[in-house]
Amino acid sequence: MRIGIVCYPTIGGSGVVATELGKALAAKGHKIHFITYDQPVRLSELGTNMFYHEVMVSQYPLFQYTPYELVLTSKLVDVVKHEKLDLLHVHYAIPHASAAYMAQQILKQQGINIPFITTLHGTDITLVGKDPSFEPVITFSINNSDAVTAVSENLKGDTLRYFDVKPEIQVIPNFICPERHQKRDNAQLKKSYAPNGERIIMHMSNFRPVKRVYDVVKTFALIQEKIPAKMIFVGDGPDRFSAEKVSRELGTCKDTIFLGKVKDVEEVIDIADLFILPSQTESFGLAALEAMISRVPVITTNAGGLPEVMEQGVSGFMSNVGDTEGMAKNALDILKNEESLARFRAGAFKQANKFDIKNILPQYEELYAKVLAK
Ligand code: GMT
Repeated sequence: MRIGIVCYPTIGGSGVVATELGKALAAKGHKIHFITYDQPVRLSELGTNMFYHEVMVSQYPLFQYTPYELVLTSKLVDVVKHEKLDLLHVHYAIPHASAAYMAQQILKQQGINIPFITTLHGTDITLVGKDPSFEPVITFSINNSDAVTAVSENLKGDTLRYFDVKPEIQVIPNFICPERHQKRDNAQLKKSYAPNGERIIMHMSNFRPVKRVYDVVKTFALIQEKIPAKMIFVGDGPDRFSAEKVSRELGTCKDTIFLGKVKDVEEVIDIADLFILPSQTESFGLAALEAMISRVPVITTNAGGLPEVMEQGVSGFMSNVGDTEGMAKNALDILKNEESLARFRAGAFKQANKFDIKNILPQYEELYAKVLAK
């Protein structure tokens, strides 16, 4: 098949999922055309069957807001026509689904039929999408997609709750590529952050309010009252500055490292002994899964789709949103001795393997075939 993939090229989970999906499809012989405003972070080299088309948005003094969606639409029309694509798969509804719909209509007038599949990822539904200023367009473009998928049952439920959606939503969970997370010798790196054998706690996110990074800082402070530990933050975003401020106020800053954005997370994640993701909501929580496949147990909230990814008491623990005392207690339970940590490491790894791409890829391929056969 010749497939066009549209996604955000940034470090976020939806871009990672779209890019790894495209790479896996290309390895199976499909021709994959990535259509994005920048080269996706996980697409460092273009291998066989993979092509990249940049959506180049030029500035013009008249535009206060550059019309990215229109440029994307025109690019989709061009790529579908000249690369003879069979279908488009757009990740994150805003504005990718409406751009795909418009491209489809333009191409229809030229006698070209191009179906498009929309994959819903999270805040395109739960935060941004349900905002009244987007809602009619989102509802329309979901309803006019040739197929719709969601990354968890929870996100499917939210979509049906917030939008008047007609087509069936198929749940195809996110996945990991285990070979990217092979065990490596990171002893030196670990020692550089924890020279006296302290436990390493890690959090990784885009530091948006939904991630509740203050809860990470508070939980770490409670953990550190009981055991020697270091805190590593990976990523960057609006709440980083105030997270730094709170950790200074709580006196934990001397044991806290803010690494900033890291492109290949698997290179650092396995130095952690514990991963914390205390989000307000999380449609899936790909970061938790990436920790688990690296044999790192996870402390999360029980919000959104996290219970579909975690196994309580096995891959780690889930607590109510904001329950930092409960999170710290659970963290200490995991970290209390080597035997307990080893058990949770094994449990996390086993649970993560359920989301091996080899189990998920066929679901997308079947869906593509179904849409093309319509
Ligand atoms: O919605 C976001 O915050 C960004 C988005 C992304 O592009 O990474 O994250 C969402 O999609 C991921 C991939 O499907 C999920 O793993 C995240 O849980 C989801 N984020 C939220 O629901 C907050």
